[in-house]
Amino acid sequence: MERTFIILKPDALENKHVGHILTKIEENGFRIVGLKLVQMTKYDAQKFYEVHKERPFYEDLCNYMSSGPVIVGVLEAENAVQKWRDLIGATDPKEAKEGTIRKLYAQSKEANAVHGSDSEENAIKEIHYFFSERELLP
Ligand code: 3AN
Repeated sequence: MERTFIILKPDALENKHVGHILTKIEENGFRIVGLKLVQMTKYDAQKFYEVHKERPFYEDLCNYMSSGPVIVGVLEAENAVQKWRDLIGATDPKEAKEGTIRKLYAQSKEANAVHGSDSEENAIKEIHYFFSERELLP
């Protein structure tokens, strides 16, 4: 079994899409092993997105991710990393396939409803950034 790290971004909470997104998670057979509401500071966002610090959207992205509460979570499934990325769809909702979470709920490339780790290695790092072992189901 593999784990991946997810974020329901500020737009998902603002637009009341949390229930819909959690339903998608359950319908697609993921086990939720961690879930909590967090208000990131700008510093938290800068650290989390450090790999993107040279990209032109980095500053806006960090401001955006600390602009309101988010829900961070850990999902478990076979091939959880790829399975979640398939379910969320492309970064740009205009390019996301029908039925994907971003096609259904994202507003733009920045306010794109959800995050998902892009590799198992990054998933482990991202999980540890937000969760201690005692906050996760065994
Ligand atoms: P993904 O979340 O699909 O893996 P990444 O890792 O390329 O996308 O980018 C991380 C985050 O940065 C995205 N979730 C999105 O919110 C934001 N982002 C990526 N590209 C752009 C862009 N061109 N303009 C604004 N925000 C972007």
